[in-house]
Amino acid sequence: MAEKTTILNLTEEEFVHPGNRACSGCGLSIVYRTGLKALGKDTILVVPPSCLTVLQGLYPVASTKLPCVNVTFASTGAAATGVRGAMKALKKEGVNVVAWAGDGGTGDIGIQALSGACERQEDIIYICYDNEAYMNTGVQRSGTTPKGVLTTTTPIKGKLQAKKDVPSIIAAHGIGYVATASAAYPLDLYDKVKKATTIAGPRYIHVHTPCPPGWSFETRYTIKVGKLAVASGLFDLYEIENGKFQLTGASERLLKKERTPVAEYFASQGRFKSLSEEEIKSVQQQVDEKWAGYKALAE
Ligand SMILES: Cc1ncc(C[n+]2csc(CCOP(=O)(O)OP(=O)(O)O)c2C)c(N)n1
Ligand code: SF4
Ligand SMILES: [Mg+2]
Repeated sequence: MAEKTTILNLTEEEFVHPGNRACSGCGLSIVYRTGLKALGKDTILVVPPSCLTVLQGLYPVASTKLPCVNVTFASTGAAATGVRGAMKALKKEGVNVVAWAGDGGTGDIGIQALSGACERQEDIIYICYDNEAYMNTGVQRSGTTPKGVLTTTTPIKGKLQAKKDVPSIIAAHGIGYVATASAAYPLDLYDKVKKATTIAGPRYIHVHTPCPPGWSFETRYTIKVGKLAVASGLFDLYEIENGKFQLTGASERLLKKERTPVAEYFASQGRFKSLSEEEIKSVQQQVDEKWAGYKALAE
């Protein structure tokens, strides 16, 4: 990766007005503000229903300074394709066409249109903020909700199935750039979005995004919880550029450090409280095996 951005040279330009309708401590607020800084003014956003549409607000009190098309859930990838087509017809070059959706809107309801856009090699950036449930409608489980998580549709034993690995599914389309990032590491996110703007074709960035009310933790712990997900090796920061996988930032450093036990991450949030010791042990074992694989790859 090129020179890394630091807080000292991060642009002061803002594309989100002060004050928006997200909950206090919302990880998406950080992700959105940072991502827009990296994208810059020549950007058109395509956004399906989600907490992001609430954060953006309704005209005339919208919080974003950029043009945004609000579209139906299932059409995001197709609508972004259409916006790119319109730019081409108008001979407008250098515009970032950016689809920005939640995990439900991306990995479940919008996956066919996204898959189609990737397969056709459309010139769009797609950012998925993964708060691991349908938060806007009151915390229903989604495909990316981890196993064992309590939601309003999995209220007793938690979700029974494993988290869907959406970035791997998108990478399987053979697109030029896939990356993961976290709200807890905004500068890493900034650099990845910035890099995406320099590449043509479909680009996909999947951002782990803590949500205090949905995950059940105090609003002041958003960054701490996000960092614990990375430090425990549960959510990994990486890039896949032209098919080449590489851990990045805090996850790359974790290859040479001891990982925090996953139990610590689970204890930081109320949504994991139905997990038994046995279940936690089993997750720890899976994470250990995954990391043994990463280490073998790095050697
Ligand atoms: C076709 C359709 N189904 C359901 C809804 C209701 N709805 C609005 S936002 C939302 C949740 C979206 O979840 P996600 O994409 O994960 O974004 P988040 O709310 O978590 O930010 C749902 C189900 C809708 N607007 N349209
Ligand atoms: S429910 Fe979660 S993702 Fe949605 S605005 Fe509130 S903190 Fe943000
Ligand atoms: Mg969600």
